[in-house]
Amino acid sequence: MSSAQNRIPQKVDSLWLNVHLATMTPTGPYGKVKDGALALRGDKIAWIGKRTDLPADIESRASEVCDGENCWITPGLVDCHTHLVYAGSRAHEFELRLQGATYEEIARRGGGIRSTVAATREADEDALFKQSASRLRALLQEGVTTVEVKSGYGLDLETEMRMLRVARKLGQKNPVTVVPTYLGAHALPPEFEGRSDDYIDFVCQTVMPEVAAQKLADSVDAFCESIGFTPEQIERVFKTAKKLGLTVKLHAEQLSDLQGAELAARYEALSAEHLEYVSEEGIKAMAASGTVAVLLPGAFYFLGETKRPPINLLRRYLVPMALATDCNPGSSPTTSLLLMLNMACTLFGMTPEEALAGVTRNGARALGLQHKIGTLEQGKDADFVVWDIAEPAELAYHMGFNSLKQVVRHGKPLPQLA
Ligand code: DI6
Ligand code: FE
Repeated sequence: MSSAQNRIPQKVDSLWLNVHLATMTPTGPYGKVKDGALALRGDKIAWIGKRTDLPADIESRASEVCDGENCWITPGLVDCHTHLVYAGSRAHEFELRLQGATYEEIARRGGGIRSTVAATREADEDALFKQSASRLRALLQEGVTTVEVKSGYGLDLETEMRMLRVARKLGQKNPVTVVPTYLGAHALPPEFEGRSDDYIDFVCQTVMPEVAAQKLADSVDAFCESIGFTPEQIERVFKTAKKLGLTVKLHAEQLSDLQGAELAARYEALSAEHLEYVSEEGIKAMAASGTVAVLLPGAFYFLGETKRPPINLLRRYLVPMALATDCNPGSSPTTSLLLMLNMACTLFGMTPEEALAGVTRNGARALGLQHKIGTLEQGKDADFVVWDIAEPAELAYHMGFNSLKQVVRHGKPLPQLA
């Protein structure tokens, strides 16, 4: 008996046969196992490997045998950077930009993030839930089983807490793990006009302790930019977060280089995000601290940016690259993580395999969840997607075609989403 056979439990709940596996372990292209098999017990992967390594009597040891009909299975997708809880729309600003206004100009005129803040403050919890749930549903239809959701469109105590409660409730009412992030230092709210340091005091002394006390977020994010906050202000946010036991992450180098990546690395940030303008020094610092680079081609595309994130440098320094929708009303109004795979390849020059790793293994790592999700491995959560494709590169190749056949989350097949 091989050691692989030894590890198969006597009884399994379900057994998937006639499948090819893109395990996404870093053992070769896509961690591929052609003619593979997957056995589940409870909510975990009990065994994974080649069909031919299974013992002859395995089918009689499984409560259920599922025929994968030659499809490919990938880990459940991870969207590790979204702002999907918000109210209203910014279609009008899209029109203004098409007439020549820039994203920064609109923000400086009081539009931009602030206009979504006004709409979100107006929306009660039910309205906010409803609008956000429809976006979440679109993500789930493409195989997302874990999604990060940031606050940051309330900016006052009450609305930030409301956004985070809505994020939590979205996870309770839907078959998805929601990882909530407090993004207080996103924009300066109008009531603090001209007093950005006072606003940072408010974030650190009033909101963040309450968020931590109510366990409404796992980490804290900030927007390090001339239209956001300075590195010094963000350092204060990070210090407080660390004291409260929250991990940190940062919107860094999206529109200019303020050395946010270095700052994030100094605070052992899980991730630094956007990174179009990051320098080699910033990348070295990220490599040393194990900070994941979260790349957001939707925002790059929608804002008509031309400076690409330095993919080759990220590769050279072995910084893990994650990929996410950045779903938000201003710079990336998308709910398609699959489209981001395509854009990461066409716009940033990533390979289809890097793109898929970005929404699986490295997306999980960006959330600190790599021990549980992100690859198909024995002992990990049984969160996976069955795709009707002939090879994994098809996931990045299509533009707006969804080849999803089935999602299994925590060992249970989900009803087909309408
Ligand atoms: N960067 C982004 O991409 C989002 N927030 C941020 O700091 C966009 C926010 C918005 O325009 O509503
Ligand atoms: Fe963002």
